[in-house]
Amino acid sequence: MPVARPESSNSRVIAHIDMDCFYVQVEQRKQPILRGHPTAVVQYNSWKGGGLIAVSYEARKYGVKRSMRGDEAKKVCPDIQLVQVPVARGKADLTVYRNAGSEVVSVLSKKGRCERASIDEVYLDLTEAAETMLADNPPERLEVIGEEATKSHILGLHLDGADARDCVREWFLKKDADHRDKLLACGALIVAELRLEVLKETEFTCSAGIAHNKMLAKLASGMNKPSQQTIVPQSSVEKLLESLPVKKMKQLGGKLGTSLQVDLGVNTVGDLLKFSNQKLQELYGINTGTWLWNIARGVCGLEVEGRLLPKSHGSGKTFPGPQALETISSVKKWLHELCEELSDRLLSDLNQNKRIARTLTLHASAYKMNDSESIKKFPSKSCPLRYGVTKLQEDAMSLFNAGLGEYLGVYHVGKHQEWAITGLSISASKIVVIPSGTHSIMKYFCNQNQTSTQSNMLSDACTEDRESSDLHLADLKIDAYKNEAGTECCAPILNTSGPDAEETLKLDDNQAPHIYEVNHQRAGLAEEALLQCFGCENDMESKINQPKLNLAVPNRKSGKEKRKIEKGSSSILQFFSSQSQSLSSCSSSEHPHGIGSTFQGIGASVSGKLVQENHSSSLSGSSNGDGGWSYKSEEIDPTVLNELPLEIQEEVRAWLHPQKQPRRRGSDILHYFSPSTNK
Ligand code: DCP
Repeated sequence: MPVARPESSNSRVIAHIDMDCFYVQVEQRKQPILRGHPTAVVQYNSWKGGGLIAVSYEARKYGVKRSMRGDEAKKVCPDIQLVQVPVARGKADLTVYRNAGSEVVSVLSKKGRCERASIDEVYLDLTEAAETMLADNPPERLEVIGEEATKSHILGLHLDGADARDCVREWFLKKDADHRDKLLACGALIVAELRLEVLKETEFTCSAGIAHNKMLAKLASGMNKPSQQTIVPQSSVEKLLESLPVKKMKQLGGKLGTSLQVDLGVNTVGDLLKFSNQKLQELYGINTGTWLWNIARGVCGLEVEGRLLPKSHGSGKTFPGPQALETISSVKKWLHELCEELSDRLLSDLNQNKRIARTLTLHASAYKMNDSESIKKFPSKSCPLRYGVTKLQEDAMSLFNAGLGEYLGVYHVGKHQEWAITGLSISASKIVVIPSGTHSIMKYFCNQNQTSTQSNMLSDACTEDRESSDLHLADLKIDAYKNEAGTECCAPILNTSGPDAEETLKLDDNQAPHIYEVNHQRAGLAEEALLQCFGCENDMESKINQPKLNLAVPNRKSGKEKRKIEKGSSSILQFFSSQSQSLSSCSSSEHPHGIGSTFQGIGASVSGKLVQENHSSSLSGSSNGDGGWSYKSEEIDPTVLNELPLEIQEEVRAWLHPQKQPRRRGSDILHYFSPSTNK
């Protein structure tokens, strides 16, 4: 969670680094012959030449834009080279871009706190480095200012007909400069060096903004591209915002910006100065109102988070036009593909970073046939995340069914040909580093399917364990299993009305061994390390292959039964699988008929509630208070949104940031928080 800093401490040095036409650069590095040529990267979809997702600066000169399709781009720029995004599992595979982004991050993170903000964007907090430079080796004492730094753009700097570089050099060397400007000058020198290093190490160019906060730095990084940097001295902020069209501010590009223009006559960010904080809060709610009041003054208290890894992982695909999915079986097939990809990434995160994800979310876009109400949004659904492709797919399918039930209304579920799916995506979020200390880890895994409130409590408990317990991995018996009988099971509830429901009940257990094997290999080091620590039960593998409805394992009695784990050839996936099953069995203790009985319910159950990501849930935090599972939109990495199919990105953004949607004037705060108004 980003921490807001008091306004008064705003003498920080923050840089925002943005790679230039990133996917194009990655492709050009693969095929150097493309360098210098008009080039664009197109989506995996051959319709009209595919949708453009990245356009080189050479192509932009011809008027080629990201919104175009390949055929259209060819018309305005016949020489353009169109490169298709790599494909895997019948959909775009962004691995190469993600890895390239990581290369850049590893160069940039050398100089200060670094936040990977998206696949190609990074924030750096260079305050300490700048202060050190100012104390030890201030720019005014430098004999030479590096060429890259002298190419900086400094907002508010008057050139008066003089050579721009001379003026910039003078600004860097100014002895009687404001202290904050001196800090920015140091920051800009550091960033210029870092950008050169990125170029040397990765062959990628990037642009940067250097300012006293994240908002201004981000604004500045896009002002002069490609391969340039822009500095925002505090003295230039008022003027900058005074003339900055609201729509240019990233968060104001949509409905909120339109409301400001239409409802309030606000055309530039500076125009917002006319409104009091109270008035803006009245109009747009507390958070958005305060945020607007602050941005009008160039204030942004968000800290740069020290985070080099993504906050979440996502996998999605669109099905435009005739490709729309119209049967449960086709949805199931595609969810399987998406789950395979997600599972691979989860395992590689586990392997490389020892991190696990706790929440699975499904987004979809759909329309109803012959129905004027078909613009109704397909609700996003979340549930606790279970590892393993089969389990991911089961849960994703359950989430889909729950969403579909809500989308259509329960009486329509299962009737064929009434709906079509045009986009599907799943994401894994609430990613945490596995707590060190076996006892904690075991507790963690065993409870990963609990509600968020419970998980949070457990995390706390884990921390306590780590600090207070001297349990060692090697001599561990899985005490934590004893907790299972007392825990709630959060298996998603399937909506089974209608003929298609049967299909969701047919489980892919036949595939389990194969999938398991593939993933077993991929689990790699982390798996081995954990295995060495834990071992696994020998009977786990056989359990994986059991049909789901026969999952029952002996009920464990709280506090009495300890299961010894023997070292062996089993993997952590088996362990996950086993514990998921255990959770299923634990659900049996709550539901007399075991997990099968949960299939009979429609909608949410007491124990495993599916909660729509609506405004009220984002306001209420990670738990909705009655044990349900909700979702914090700020925990979603923007990278994931960029990875979603273009057609549903905007829709998802609107779900994730509903507070940015304009509200009607005059409504009171109770009205604002009322769930009925937030649907
Ligand atoms: N991307 C995407 N779909 C989008 C937007 C972007 O797949 N709707 C991908 C391709 C881009 C990359 O993300 O190369 C980074 O997006 P940016 O918005 O930063 O744009 P570029 O880096 O391509 O260009 P610029 O130099 O303008 O930042």
